[in-house]
Amino acid sequence: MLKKLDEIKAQAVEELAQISDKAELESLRVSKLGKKGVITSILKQMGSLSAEERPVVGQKANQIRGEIEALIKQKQADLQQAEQNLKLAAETVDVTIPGKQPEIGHTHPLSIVLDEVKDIFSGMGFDVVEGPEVEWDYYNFEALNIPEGHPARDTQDTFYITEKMLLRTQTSPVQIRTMEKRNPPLRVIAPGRVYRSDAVDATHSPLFHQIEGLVIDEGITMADLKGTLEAFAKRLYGEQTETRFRPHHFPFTEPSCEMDVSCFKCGGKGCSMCKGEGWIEILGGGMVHPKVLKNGGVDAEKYSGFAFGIGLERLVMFRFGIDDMRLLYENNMKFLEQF
Ligand code: 2NM
Repeated sequence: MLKKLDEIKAQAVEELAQISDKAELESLRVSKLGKKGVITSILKQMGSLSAEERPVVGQKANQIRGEIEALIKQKQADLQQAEQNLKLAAETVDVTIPGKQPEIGHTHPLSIVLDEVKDIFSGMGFDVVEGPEVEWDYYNFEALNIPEGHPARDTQDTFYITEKMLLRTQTSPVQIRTMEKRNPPLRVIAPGRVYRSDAVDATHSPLFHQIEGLVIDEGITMADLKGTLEAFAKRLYGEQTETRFRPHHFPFTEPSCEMDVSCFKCGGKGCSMCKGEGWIEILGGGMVHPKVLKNGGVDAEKYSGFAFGIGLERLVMFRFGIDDMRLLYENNMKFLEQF
């Protein structure tokens, strides 16, 4: 029996070495030390022993039980430690990993340049005014001295909604509305969307943007127009920029002109951007026609004014060297992320 007890211990040590979880350990404890376990069965057999053998075997059995108990306790602690280590490893935070960068939007190139233009004119005392995109024929054409039959009214260019209602083809109707509402002196710019029935290509779109300006006061002359627009060009494209005014014709201004700026890429020598000209046309303007002043309710005997219109897309394309207008509308991320 003493030998059997030693074997029980040896086997318990061997089995313990194989155990890797708490449930296995518990079933080992039951099989060794439980009521139906191997030690108990030895103790039950002690009745067959002599009076001298009994205390020796009893003592040995208690000793082995104690040893196995201690081994199980140790194993339990080891398993607990291993479990804790695994848990800690799984929860490890690497504080050196860079944080996730949230995607940040970019200002659209049209907005970048529009904001600059607004800032420049605000700095010269202009208010920014807005008006409806769905407009009456009267404000878009009639009041601007574009009578019926004028080529600008061609239904091929204008999106008519009804006979008398259309999508504005320019922002000048906002100027007429402003003249009706406010009394001179007046200094406003009217930026916004305008619509023309054009096919889409590298330089045309049925929706584009204009910024039109209007100044009305006593004694306003062409010199005010030139000074204001030259200052604008220099602020937008740099102090070295030169301007050139050429005669032109618009129905709503008399006299009328177009303004060119010296090419900001080649400085006037001639390059691909200015098509070898050295000059780039950026706006049209003129002295507001007396009929237009009258239509806006302004006393044309007392007041005079100048007005101008700028195409925002052109400005943006030259500013950033964009050769296809479609890029401004397609929301291509590879393009937009560059701004
Ligand atoms: C242009 C060119 C010339 C213009 C005229 C007016 C108004 F309403 F005051 F008469 N607003 N904008 C104007 C004049 C626009 O665009 C090329």
